[in-house]
Amino acid sequence: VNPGAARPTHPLALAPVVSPPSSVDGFVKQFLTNLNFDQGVSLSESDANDQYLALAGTVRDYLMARWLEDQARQNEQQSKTVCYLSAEYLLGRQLDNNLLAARLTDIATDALAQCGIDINDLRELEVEPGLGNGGLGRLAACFIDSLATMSVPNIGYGIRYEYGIFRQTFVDGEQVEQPDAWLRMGSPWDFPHPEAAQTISFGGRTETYDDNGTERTRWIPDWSVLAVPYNMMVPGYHNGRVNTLRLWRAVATNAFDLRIFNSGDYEESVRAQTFAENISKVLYPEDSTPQGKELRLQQQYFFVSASIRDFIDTVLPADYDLTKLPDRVIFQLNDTHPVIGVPELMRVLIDEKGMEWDDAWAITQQCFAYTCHTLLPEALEVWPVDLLGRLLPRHLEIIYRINEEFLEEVRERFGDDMLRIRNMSIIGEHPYRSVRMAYLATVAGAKVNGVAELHSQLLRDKVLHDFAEMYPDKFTNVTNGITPRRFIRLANPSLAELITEALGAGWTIDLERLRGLEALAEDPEFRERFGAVKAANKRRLNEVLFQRDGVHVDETHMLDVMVKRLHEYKRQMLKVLHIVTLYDGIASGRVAAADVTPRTFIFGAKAAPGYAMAKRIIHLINAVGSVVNNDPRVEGRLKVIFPPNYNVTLAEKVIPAADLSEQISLAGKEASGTGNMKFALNGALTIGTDDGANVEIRQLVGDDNFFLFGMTEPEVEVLWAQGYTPADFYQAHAGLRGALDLISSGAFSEGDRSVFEPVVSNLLYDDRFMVLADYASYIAAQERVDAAYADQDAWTKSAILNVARSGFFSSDRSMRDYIDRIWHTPPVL
Ligand code: CBF
Repeated sequence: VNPGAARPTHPLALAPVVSPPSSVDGFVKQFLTNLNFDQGVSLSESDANDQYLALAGTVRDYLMARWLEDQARQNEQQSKTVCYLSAEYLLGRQLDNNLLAARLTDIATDALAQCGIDINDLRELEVEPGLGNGGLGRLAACFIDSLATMSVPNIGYGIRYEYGIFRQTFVDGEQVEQPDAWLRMGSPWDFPHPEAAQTISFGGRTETYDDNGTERTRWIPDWSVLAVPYNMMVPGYHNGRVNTLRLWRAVATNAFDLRIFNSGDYEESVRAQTFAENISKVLYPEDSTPQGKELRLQQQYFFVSASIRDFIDTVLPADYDLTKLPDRVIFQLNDTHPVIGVPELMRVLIDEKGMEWDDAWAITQQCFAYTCHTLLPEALEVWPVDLLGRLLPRHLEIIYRINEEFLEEVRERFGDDMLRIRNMSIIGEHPYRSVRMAYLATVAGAKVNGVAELHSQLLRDKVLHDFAEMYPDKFTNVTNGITPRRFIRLANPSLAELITEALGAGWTIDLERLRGLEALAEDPEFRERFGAVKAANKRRLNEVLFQRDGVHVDETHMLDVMVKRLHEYKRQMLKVLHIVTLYDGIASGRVAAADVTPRTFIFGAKAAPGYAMAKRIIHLINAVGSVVNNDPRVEGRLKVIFPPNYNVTLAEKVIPAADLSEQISLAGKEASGTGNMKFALNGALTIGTDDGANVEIRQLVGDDNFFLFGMTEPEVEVLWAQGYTPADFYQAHAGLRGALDLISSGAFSEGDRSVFEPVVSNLLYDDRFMVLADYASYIAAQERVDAAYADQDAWTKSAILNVARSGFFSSDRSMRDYIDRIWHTPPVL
């Protein structure tokens, strides 16, 4: 608002934003208007991309009034807002989600048909924004969907990477990464706001100065970039609410140096611009090991600083009393990536707003909460103090003081126990002096949570044990969840229809109502219909994969699916050993192909580009696939499919078709998993270890409807402590020997024994994730799977019970738990 401007008098200027009429005619009119005036083409001249962009614009137009109203209402009511700080949002396609939320799917379909356009053709044009690596980023997307659906004020803050997660291709079976130019054809879902840019500074030094008799510190940075916000709508499901996802893009403060440009050195003239814009150029392709790279730290500070200052300077009223900040905001730290926000808020409150240290610290401790998403020690981020001090000198000073005061508290509580003090210090000394970001988050956060019961318990008992002893009330659990809108309603419309027929509407926002299906598991007619849905989903997957990759899925096969990031702890290798064991049985003549349950194994997995072992495993999976799929002795009863570039869009087709869900990580390594929940809710049975949220899935669906195998976490600990020797397991199991020897023999590498030698040696002589120790138990569980699958009717009954009993895993429930245990943010109605 321009305070000096005259007040508007025109009636249209006084009216609130008006939504286009919710009718086919209204939609057609708005669509054609957008096509003409935004895309600058007539219908007859337009191509499919013009039409897609105009369609997206039309959906946006319908949501706009609610979006603006919600922002105004939240400001008026001075409501407390959840600011979700996340370096990743793995959103998936937006069009269908937004059509569904706004109840526009049928209207839009008819409207486009009346313009001679098949909406399905436009759906396929949307490039999903892959602004995340895997579970953590997808979880953030589920959470913001649930918060909007529950009318809870929320701003999701993150980075608008120009290139998201790489596009995976296979060349001779090996992963080759391509840049993901997701913005190339336009980005109709976000709104840039250059006028709301924040200046983000780096480097330089600090100095003290006299402020009317008080000694204060200021930071004199030596370079800065602009953070430009891009706002996206996050519509709630059928409730007319629209929250905001605000992603920051880095832009140079000076586009280029005209003086240097005029001198003819064009490259040099744009150097500063390239440097600045690199900050939001690309998503780091890592999700469970840190890349100790300066750019990554720049990214983290960039988005967190912009977000905190955006909230304080533009969301809060100008005269807001910052001592009351905790009444208005909770900054939820999605893992350690945004933890640099802690010293940043301290710096803003002290250096910029003139607060005293103790007051600022009391406020900061109420404004942050921390979610840990890992158990792997190497995934707990640390930053070398040299780097942090060079990039953010004032923040390092603040961290040192936080640590000093914290260690003083430790001393007061536990005495001069040097070992404890060293273990708990936010500053680590080995192998180099570094800031332990998880410890900083734990000390600063009002609450610390793990993401599944077992994970939270292991955080308390092991990873953050000393902290849990010191602050027992800080620690809590919130088991992850997934949004039923995207992962049932959109991904599995036939199942959704069947459920609505059986239970009535309303289950999509009250997923515990799926319990009502339990009784129907006994009804043969319902089982038949449920089975027909699964079969149809397999046919749909066959069409998608044939079109995408030229491969066929046989709907008579059991679909045995393992889709997730490629990491050794997730143990894709165990799955490979199972396949090779089955193949070895047939190829050696010990087992008749006709006696093998026909199975199609589907893999989907990206490996971090620098993770050599993960990439070798991908190569091996493809190599095994090409031998098994082409060996006539197999008689087509085993088939391995590995579509490249697994992403949310493909997940939505694969998961509903699956019979068997592979959740086979080593116990004590997977924090939660969320794929496991998506499969159970779509009627796949799980074969899994007692790890992450598998534990809760098994407890809920019942032992009879879950194939448990493998060591428990305490058993893993005992075996490890005894001195684990994988070769002993190799010696002890003929099947395992056969499988490993077959890989070593070059059977999957055209006789070249060297190709997969590192994979086999790694298992035989190291095997950090105890694949060989769990092999026998896994194979036995797979035999139980075969036996169970032979009785299709009983299998379908189990599948129905999986759906019926998994309502707990809705992300709406996760949000309720966060609200009750951590945030205390009521809905704004
Ligand atoms: O909590 C969400 C997911 O986060 C991860 O993907 C992660 O990046 N740390 C974990 O590996 C998953 O277990 C977890 O479900």
